[in-house]
Amino acid sequence: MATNRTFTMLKPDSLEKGNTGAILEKISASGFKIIAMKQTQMSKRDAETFYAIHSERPFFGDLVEYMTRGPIVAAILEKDNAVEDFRTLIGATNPEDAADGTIRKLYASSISENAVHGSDSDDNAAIEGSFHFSGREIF
Ligand code: 3AN
Repeated sequence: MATNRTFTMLKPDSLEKGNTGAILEKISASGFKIIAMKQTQMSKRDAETFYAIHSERPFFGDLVEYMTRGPIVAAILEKDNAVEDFRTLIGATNPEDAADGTIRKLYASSISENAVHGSDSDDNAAIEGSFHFSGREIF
């Protein structure tokens, strides 16, 4: 059964372009409750750990460089069917393939700089949320 939490990051390009407020507004307006949130910057080691599943992919070095080049906003979101509904809200990994009105269609510039992260399973939502937040930062 699906749990009601997912994890997101507004990636460095979103903050660089000043899109933080607009993206958070869209997330809230879509029915997600923010139960934890912080602005932070990932270290190289953080990004290598977070994206370890992609370590053999050709874009891994660029991905780590991108995700560490500036601050991000990390958040845990709550809603019924959170993981699937949030993936729908953000759209396809490649913004060229993302549906109209999705966050990536609106705010992402390319497949490698695609504005937001959304967990792809309930298990990963829990792992990724715990990576960034302790229990006392979740409300
Ligand atoms: P998603 O973020 O849609 O779950 P993943 O998990 O496959 O996509 O990829 C994680 C991140 O790695 C993406 N958000 C993107 O920044 C980068 N990435 C994925 N696929 C590519 C690719 N083919 N070329 C460059 N970067 C990629």
